[in-house]
This record gives sequence, C-alpha cells and structure tokens, in this order.
Amino acid sequence: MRYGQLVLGPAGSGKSTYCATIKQHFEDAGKVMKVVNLDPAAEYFDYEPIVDIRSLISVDDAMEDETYKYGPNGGLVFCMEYLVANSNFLQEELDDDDDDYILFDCPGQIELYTHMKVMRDLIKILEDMNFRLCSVFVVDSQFMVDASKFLSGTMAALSVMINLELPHVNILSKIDLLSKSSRKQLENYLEPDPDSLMAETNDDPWHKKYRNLTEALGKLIEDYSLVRFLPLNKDDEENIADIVMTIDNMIQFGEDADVKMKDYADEAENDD
Ligand SMILES: Nc1nc2c(ncn2[C@@H]2O[C@H](COP(=O)(O)OP(=O)(O)OP(=O)(O)O)[C@@H](O)[C@H]2O)c(=O)[nH]1
Ligand SMILES: [Mg+2]
Repeated sequence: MRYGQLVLGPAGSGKSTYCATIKQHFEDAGKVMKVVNLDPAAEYFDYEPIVDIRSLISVDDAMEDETYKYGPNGGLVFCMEYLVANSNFLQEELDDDDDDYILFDCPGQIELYTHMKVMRDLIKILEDMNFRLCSVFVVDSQFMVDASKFLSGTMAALSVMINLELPHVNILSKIDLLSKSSRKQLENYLEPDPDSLMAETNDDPWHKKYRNLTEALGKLIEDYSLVRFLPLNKDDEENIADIVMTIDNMIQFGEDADVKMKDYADEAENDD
C-alpha cells in the first residue's frame, strides 16, 4: 500500500508551504516524505519535488497553444486534463515503490475541487497505482475569523469533500499571522456550533433577511460533523506533530507495520 495526501485549496492559501513544512517535519524525525508538484503554474516552492508536472506540461505551454489560445485559468484546467490523459507520465515517474508516502501539491484553482471531474479522474489513477489517499484542504485562517466568512469557507470545504469523496481534513493556515483576538475568535469555530454562529450573524442586515438560510447552513454544518478544522502554526512543532498524527490515523498510515510483531517475537526468543 502507498499513501498520499492531495493538498488542495484556494490560490495562495499556503498549500506549498504546508508541503514544505510537513516534509521538513518528517526529515527532522529521520523519516522520508516525498512531494510531487502537480501545479503547472508553480513558480516557486520551498521543497525539492521528486516529480514535477511542469516537465510534462506547464500553464505557459497551454497558453501558447495556437489552436486553443487559453488564458491562465482555462490553461490550468487544460494542463490537469492533459495529465489525466497522459497518466503514464505519473506511472513512469513514480515507479512502484511500495512504502511511498507522498504529498501532492495541487494548483490553487478552487473549481478543480468543488465541481469539476478532472481531480476525481486523477484520484482514480492514483488509487489504481495502489495509493490510499486523503484530501487536505488548506484555507487561510485570516479568511475564517468572522461568522459569515467561516460559513462560506465551510461550504467550500464541504463541496470539496462531497465532490472528491475522500477522507478529508481542513487545515487553517497562517495562524501565526492572526492577532490574539482573532485567534480567540477562531477557537470558537473549531468545533462548529450553529447556535453561536447564528448569534453572531444576528446583527448583520444581510443575515437578518436570510436568517432561515443561515440557520439551514448552520444545521448542515452540524449534521456533517465530519467537517473538521485543524489550525496550523508552521513554527510550532507540537502543532505540526498533531496534524501529522491526525492525518496518519485517517489514512491508516503505518497499519501495515505488523512486521514489528516479528521483531518482538525475535526479541522474546532471544530473551529465553
Ligand atoms: N506567515 C505565514 N505565511 C505563510 C504561511 N503559509 C503560507 N504563507 C505565505 O503565503 C504565501 C502563499 O503561500 P504558498 O504556500 O505559496 O501558497 P499556495 O497555496 O501554494 O499558493 P498557490 O500555489 O499560488 O495557489 C507565501 O508568501 C507564503 O510564504 C504561514 O503559515 N504563515
Ligand atoms: Mg503552491
């Protein structure tokens, strides 16, 4: 079994930084975490990828195409469809190392995840390559610190969850940039509670008019209690370790470690 995290989220939310942070965390513990860059528009990231989609196709290649004349957004979708149509690229580049654990750093175009089919096709390709996957949706915590924004961020996360049908976790990035009061505010939302969200939106004229809608959304969030948010402070090792452990549990990384049983048995024999 191979393991993978699809690292998704809006533009600039901190996906590549998350990949670099987690890779470094593994390396510091003497373990290996590989990263694959699947962003055809990437210009800079702080890790050495083992595979880079740009060696197959980049967004500039798509935009320079004389027939289609894509802009940056259409070009990006085209690149992902091109990758799916040429899946042998991934098969060849990723070999078939059995114990791989890979972070897939994905592009920052939210439509790819909320309603398009191309990511589902990519997931199928990776699953056929024996990957057990989860989606890690990275959201900038600065856009989640009032009730209205939190509701809309949660709805986006829910759309991704439902569209991709993978074990899913939401990472709230850039916690280090929040003020003390914003951090406090965010804490109230981490276990989403529709009543407190409602109480907070009461004074807002828009929400007065659409109270029933807000109430229904709050109820939806409560019913889908699987919508989970994990704050990430990239400078806090303990926090990073918690996130790693939560995700490892979710994809059951390490469950094949029953090999260890043999070690214990050998030790016991030696003790006799
Ligand atoms: N202070 C702080 N800055 C961050 C953090 N995460 C990301 N950033 C900054 O936010 C900007 C965008 O981060 P990236 O990791 O490139 O975000 P991305 O989601 O990969 O962006 P795209 O691939 O362009 O969609 C960069 O300037 C990062 O240095 C964080 O946790 N704390
Ligand atoms: Mg990136």
